Amino acid sequence: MFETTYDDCWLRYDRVDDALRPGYRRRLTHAYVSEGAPELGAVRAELRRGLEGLLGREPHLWQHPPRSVDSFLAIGHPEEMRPISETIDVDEAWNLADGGFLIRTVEWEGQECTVLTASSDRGLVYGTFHLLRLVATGEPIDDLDVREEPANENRIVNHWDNPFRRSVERGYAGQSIFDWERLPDVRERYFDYARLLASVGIDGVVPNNVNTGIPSRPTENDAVADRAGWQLLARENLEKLEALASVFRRYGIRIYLSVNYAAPIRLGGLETADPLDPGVRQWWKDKVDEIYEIVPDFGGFLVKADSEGQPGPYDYDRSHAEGANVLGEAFEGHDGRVWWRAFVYSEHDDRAVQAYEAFSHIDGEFHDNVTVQIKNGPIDFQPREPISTLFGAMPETSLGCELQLTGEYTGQGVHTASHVPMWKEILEFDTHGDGEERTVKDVLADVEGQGIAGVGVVGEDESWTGNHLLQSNLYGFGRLCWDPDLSSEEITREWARQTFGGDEQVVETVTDILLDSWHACIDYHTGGLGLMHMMYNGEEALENHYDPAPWEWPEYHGATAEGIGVDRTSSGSGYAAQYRDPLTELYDDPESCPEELLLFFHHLPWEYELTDGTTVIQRLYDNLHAGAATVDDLRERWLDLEGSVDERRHRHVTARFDEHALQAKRWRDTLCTYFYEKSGVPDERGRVPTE
Ligand code: GCW
Repeated sequence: MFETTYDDCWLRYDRVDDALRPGYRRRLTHAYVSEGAPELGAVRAELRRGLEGLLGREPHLWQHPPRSVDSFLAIGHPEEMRPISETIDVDEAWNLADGGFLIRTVEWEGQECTVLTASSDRGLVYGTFHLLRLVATGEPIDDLDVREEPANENRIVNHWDNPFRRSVERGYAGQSIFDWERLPDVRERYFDYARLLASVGIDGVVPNNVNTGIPSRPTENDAVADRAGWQLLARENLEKLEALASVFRRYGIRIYLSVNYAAPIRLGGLETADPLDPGVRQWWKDKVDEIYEIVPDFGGFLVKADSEGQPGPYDYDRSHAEGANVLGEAFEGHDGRVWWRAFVYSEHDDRAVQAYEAFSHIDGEFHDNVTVQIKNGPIDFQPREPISTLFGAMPETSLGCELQLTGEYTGQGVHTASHVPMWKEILEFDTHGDGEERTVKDVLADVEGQGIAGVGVVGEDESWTGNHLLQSNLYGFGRLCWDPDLSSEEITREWARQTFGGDEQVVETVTDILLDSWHACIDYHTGGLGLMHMMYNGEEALENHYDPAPWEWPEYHGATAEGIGVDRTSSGSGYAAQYRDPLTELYDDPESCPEELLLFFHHLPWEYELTDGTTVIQRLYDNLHAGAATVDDLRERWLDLEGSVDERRHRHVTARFDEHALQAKRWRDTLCTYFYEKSGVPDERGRVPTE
């Protein structure tokens, strides 16, 4: 079967600078790597591939400590190798969190040795990628003392890929890479995808769409009709799943499945899927046992229930805890979890208040095997949203934070929009849970079974992500899940260095373009001030959300002849009261409410004066123009890299910047016109929309 060629992304392993090479070669040319687990096979293969690329010479892999050399690399578990067990505190290594690793430069029997050890096989994989990253970014390795442990226990990519039809919901990089028709035959691309994920410490992948079935209210749309994930629980598909799992297992990555809550009916032929029905409980238990017979390290289930037409416990007047717990129980005796999504809303006045109303009162009622997976904001992955109130409201429940890597609302695989600064802002947000400082990353870090899930971004495209620069979001997601204390700058620079080489000018420019892209994205898509959700929806259930259409969503922006914004204070939907004090107080008063969220919490007159005296309407005009102008500037900066970046990628990204600049102006002009028509207040700077 002909395989399309695709990009190496940040695992290019370009030759390092001549000046640095001798030092690296002295320490890494000879490697003593322990045998055994499949992961060690991946370690040896990556060492060969990485060092051959970086140093121009494959390493010599030994099965014992090489005596005739003055320096060598030793990779293995603490007690497996004398160069390790005799030089480091083995308890320290064994007590590392799963996936954690140590890399130290030591002296062993008169030889210098770089030891890399970990408590788990996946830790050796992550450690190896870390060491190769140090070399690829030109970092010194002569006196290493690295101790790394993942801050988040679970770091999972959720694919919204429809099996068999290979369409990807909210995917903008071609077909799904997962070819279920062809499985159990595995594609080379699966290995390269697993390498990309493992290289940034990701340890879980859900290959199928959370929309596992056609919604209860039928629709003509093909992409909706593509939703066939419910079939993956059938035995013949579980064998296909094991083939996929065997690839990811080599890189310490576990595979999960999105499941349909009505599977007992659709697959099991039962009359009901009522979670309190004994037959249903037994059906799920048997199904999970069957899965572990075939996929021994299965990660668990991801469930979208009672949401956007997907079935759930509400169909039987059961709570989400009752609904989730029948699945949680089914995993008893198995090392798997249920990731239960809190993305539940209906035609309620204010969508923002619903998840809290559905989940906060059942805090502590979920089975230990259940993690409640919460989208970062109360609406839906908008360029900027306030943080979901649930992060401060469920101290007795394992929580997961769901982020979106794919750019459904940030330019759909065309626009350059780094999500890393957005995610940093989310993870650093202080929920004031339990009345003290508790950031989202703290809330996530303290509980067993917690983690971060990211909605996938890759597809069959040569670039994997539709735009080469958007590979940085997959890279950044993994790095932040591993270490949320890393800065956006550090992560983005690391990525640019590995993806575009050591030319400092290129690294600096690409890094700055990405770091400046998010604010521009907010400005031209919304005008800022907390507005959001003004995209074209139309009738096409999925081919939408790219163009501006503020007239479709008055309830989201609240624009009237008098003013704009949505009152979510005590005089409105009361959403602000769902936060812990002092946040409620802060948001309830327009004078203290952060400007970047002002119109999310308040409906204000167009001429309302902001702290610097600018009116709301003028600020919206200014932000919209600034956003489109910044995109022009980002494009210019990229164009200036012609000749410093290979022609293939430079041409690819340039084409996307051309469309990006046009589309940013389209958003600017459409929203300016709409706000002018609503307010009747002209732009003080006389900038009349060109349309
Ligand atoms: O973001 C919205 C999308 C849907 C998606 C849904 C969800 C997978 O528009 O395409 O469905 O949310 O998160 O479940």
